[in-house]
Amino acid sequence: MGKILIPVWLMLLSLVAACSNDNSESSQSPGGSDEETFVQTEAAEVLAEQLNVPWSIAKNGETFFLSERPGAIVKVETGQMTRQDVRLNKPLSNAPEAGLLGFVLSPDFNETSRAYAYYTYQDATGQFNRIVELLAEGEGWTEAKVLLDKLPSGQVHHGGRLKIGPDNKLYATTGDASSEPEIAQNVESLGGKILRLNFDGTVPEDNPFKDSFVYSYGHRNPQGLGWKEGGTMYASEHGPSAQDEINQIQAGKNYGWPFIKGDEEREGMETPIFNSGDSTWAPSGIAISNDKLYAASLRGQAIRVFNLKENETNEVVSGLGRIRDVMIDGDYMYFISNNTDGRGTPDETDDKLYRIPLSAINGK
Ligand SMILES: [Ca+2]
Repeated sequence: MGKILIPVWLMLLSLVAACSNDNSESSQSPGGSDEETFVQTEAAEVLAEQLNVPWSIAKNGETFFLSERPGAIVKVETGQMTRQDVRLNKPLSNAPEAGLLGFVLSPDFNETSRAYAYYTYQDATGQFNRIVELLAEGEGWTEAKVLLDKLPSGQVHHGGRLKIGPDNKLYATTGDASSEPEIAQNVESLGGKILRLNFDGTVPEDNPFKDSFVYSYGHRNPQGLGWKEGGTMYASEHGPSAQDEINQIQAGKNYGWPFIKGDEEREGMETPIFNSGDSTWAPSGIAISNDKLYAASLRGQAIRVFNLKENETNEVVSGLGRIRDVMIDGDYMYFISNNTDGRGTPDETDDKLYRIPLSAINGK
C-alpha cells in the first residue's frame, strides 16, 4: 500500500536472519508490511565499527562512550576508537541477554569522572543485576560503589536501561527474570519494575512507595526510557512474543504484566499507548524529540518512530540489522546496531555506531 523503499535483497536477508531464533529479542523480518514506510538509511554515516555487542550510547561533547555486553566501554573520539577495561567487583554473567548493559555519565562527569552502570553477574550466591558507580581512571573504569544490588535475574529478561531524568534522578529498568513473571506485580520485589534512585544509592523522598526504589511496576522486560519536553516519561517494553509496548509512565502505576497484554484493559492497570499487535518490534533504547518517540528495534531491525501527538507509527531507518540503542543530540540521531549478539547476521565490520541528521528522518 505505502511507499516502501527497502531494497528486496535486504528484505530477503532479514528473512534469512529470522530462521534460528525463538524469543522476544530475536531476529525476524519487520512486521506490518502493509503500513506506510519511510526509510532513509542512505543518509546514515558510520562513526565506529567492529563493536562487540554494544548496548548503550553515552555522549560527552563530541566523545562517545559505548557499553559492550562482554564488559568493555568503547570510547570514540575524533574518529579514534579505544576499547577501555572495566574493572568490576563481580564476575559478569554470560547468560543470554546479560552482561554490561546500561551506562550513563554523571551530570558532573567533567569534574568527577563518575558514571553509572547496570550489569548482570554470577557468583556463588547466584545470578543478579546490580547498579554501580564507575570512576574513569586513565584509559579504564573502576567499580567504585554499589548503589543497588541483588536485582532479580533469570535465564533472560534482565532489563538494564539506565537514564538520568529531567528531575536529576537515576532511573533503571528491571526485567521479570523470566521464570517468575508474577514478581512484576509484587512491589516488594525489584524485578519487573522501573526504579528511581538518588545518585548516592538512597531512595528519593518523593518516590511513590515509602522507602522503596519502585517507581512503576507490572513490567515484563522494559529496556528503553525517555522524557518528552515538559517531563512526561515513556518506556519501551518487550512483550511475550508479539504485543511489544510503548507506555507513558506515571509514578506508582501498574503496567499490567503478567495479567494484561496488548490492548487488554483491567481496573487499576495501564494499557500501553502503542502495542505491536501480532508483529514484533523487540524495542530496546528510546529517544524523544518534538513529540516523536524513536525506538531501537531488535527483531524489527529498524528504528521506529511513534508520533505521540498523531498516535501513528512507522519505520524510519531499516536494512542495517538489529538496532539496540538510539539517542538524539542537537541535529542528529545516533544509534548502534546489534548484529553480533548471537541473534543477527553480522558482517566483518559489525557492529556499528551510526549518525543520521534528524532532518533526513522527519519526513512524516
Ligand atoms: Ca503492559
